[in-house]
Formats: sequence, structure tokens, C-alpha cells
Amino acid sequence: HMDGRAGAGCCWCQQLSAPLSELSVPLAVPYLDEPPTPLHFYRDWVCPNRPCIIRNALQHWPALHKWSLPYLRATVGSTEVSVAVTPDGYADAVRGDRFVMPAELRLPLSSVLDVLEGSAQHPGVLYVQKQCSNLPNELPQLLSDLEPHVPWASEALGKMPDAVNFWLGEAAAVTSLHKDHYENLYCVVSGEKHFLLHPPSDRPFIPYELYTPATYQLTEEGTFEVVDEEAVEKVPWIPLDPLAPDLAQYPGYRRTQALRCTVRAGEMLYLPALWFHHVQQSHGCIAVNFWYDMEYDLKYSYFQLLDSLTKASGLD
Ligand SMILES: O=C(O)CCC(=O)C(=O)O
Repeated sequence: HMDGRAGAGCCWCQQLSAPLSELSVPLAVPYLDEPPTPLHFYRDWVCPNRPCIIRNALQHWPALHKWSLPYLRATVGSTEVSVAVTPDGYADAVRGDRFVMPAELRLPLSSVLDVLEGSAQHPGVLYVQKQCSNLPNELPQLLSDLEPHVPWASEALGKMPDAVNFWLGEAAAVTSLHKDHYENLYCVVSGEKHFLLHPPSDRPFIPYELYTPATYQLTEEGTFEVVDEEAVEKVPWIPLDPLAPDLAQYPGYRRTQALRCTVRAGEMLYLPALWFHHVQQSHGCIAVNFWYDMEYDLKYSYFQLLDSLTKASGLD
């Protein structure tokens, strides 16, 4: 690892990543008091790839005033949704030498609400988090409570979102550290989400390893088994838990500075493409996010270069 390689490995990655993070990574995620114009959004946030939290952008959504667990029960309680279930709340996480994906159950939303409200028990930790536009696909009855996209963002980005996702889960449900190639507008409707962020320039100090993909399966007895996916390639994933980083194993992570923020009901986080994120939530938090595909531009190329150099020099 890096510290063992003295200067050689550090020199290039510091030259590539330090100026960027020093110049443009803030100490805290800034707030905007109102939605930006498309020009301001693009110029001040998308183009420089900086996160911000936008207030008063969802006021006109009926969802903000209507959505609660009882409202969801009354409107979509009998609708079946896809639910991710894990023994410990960690979906898509490294466990031993495996990359383990959650068991996926189809349950009426009311069963999830029963667990969230404490009137029933279910083995493991539940999280409605299917990331394939599960809002329009699984819960279309809720669509009239919000806008189908974020107009100023669609105008700025010159496209419509690729996916609109609905998130509802228990406090123990955690999304492990990862990055996406999406410009993400993450809207909290009820409760709060806690994000831990790293800019793309931290890539040399964030370890990746290759894991055999596997899936949790829930047995009749309510226990979990880890079942390997058949004949598929290994998956690169981040083994490090940013809440309890193993610095003896990953000393390079010391060089990073995580940016933490809480996104509260009525607020929208602009999470720029390629930023690493780890996410926790309050119990029963309800959120919707819009994923806009990123432009495969110079920012993307910079990240690919950083990624290739990191791999080539064995920093991972
Ligand atoms: O809300 C979460 O748990 C994770 C969100 C996320 O990873 C995303 O929107 O890309």
C-alpha cells in the first residue's frame, strides 16, 4: 500500500488530486435558499462538480405535505413492491471475500409499513430501494404527488432523468460507499438522510478490491444464506467502511477528508456524478431521487485517468 511505497506512488496522485480538492472541495456542503436558475445550476454546481443542498425546491410538491407512513398505507398499502432484505442492513457490501447483494422480496407495501411502525416483525432489515425507476414502475399511484423531473435541472443538463427512484427503509439500512455515473438530485420528503461524501479526486486513497458476487437468500426459518452468483466475473468494490475505516490496512485513506451532511425533509441534495457516497437514514425516511446520466466529458476522462493510474501503480 501507499505508505509502504514511500514517495513514488504519492507524487503523481497528489499532483493530480490535491490541487483539485484544495481548490474546489468545500469544508461543508453549502446551502442554497431557493432553486437555482438552469444557468446558475450549471455554472456554479454541475460544471465544477460541487455538491449543494437546495432548500425550498419541493414546496410545490403535494408529497411534501401529504406523504407519511399512514398516507402510504392508505394510498399504496396493497401494492406489491420489491424490497431489499439483509441480515444487518448492509446492501451491496463486502462480507469476507464476497460482494453480497440483498435478498429481493416482493411484499405489499403495508408489510413494510407494519415493520416500520413496529406492529410486525420480519427477519433482517428492510429497505425499499429498487433503483430502476421504482417510483413510476411500482408505485405509479404516487406520481401525481410530485413532478416527474426537476425542470431547472433538466433544462441545465439538456435531458430528462434516466430513473426516478423511491426510497423507504429502516434506520439500520445503510448504503455502502460507492459512486455512480449520474448527476443525482436527491429529495428527502420525510425524515432525514445522512450522507458521507468524498470527491472523485480522493480516488487514489479509496481502496477497491475484486470480489465474487453473491446474494443473500432468506430461508423458511428466517435465517440468511449467502449464495454465489453463477459464472459471473468478479466485481470491483470498496472494502472500506468510512464510519470505521481500517487505517492499518488502508493507510492511504488518512489522506482523505470526508464531507458529511444531513439532508432534511423538504431539502434536495445535488450529489454530482462520480462523488463517492455512503448513506444512512432516520427510521422510516421517505425519499425520491432523480438520476440524470452524466456527460462523458473531460471530468469523466479525468476520473478514468485517476482510476487507471491508481490501479497501475498498485495503490488499491
Ligand atoms: O439513499 C440511499 O440509501 C442511497 C442513495 C444512493 O446511493 C444514490 O442515490 O445513488
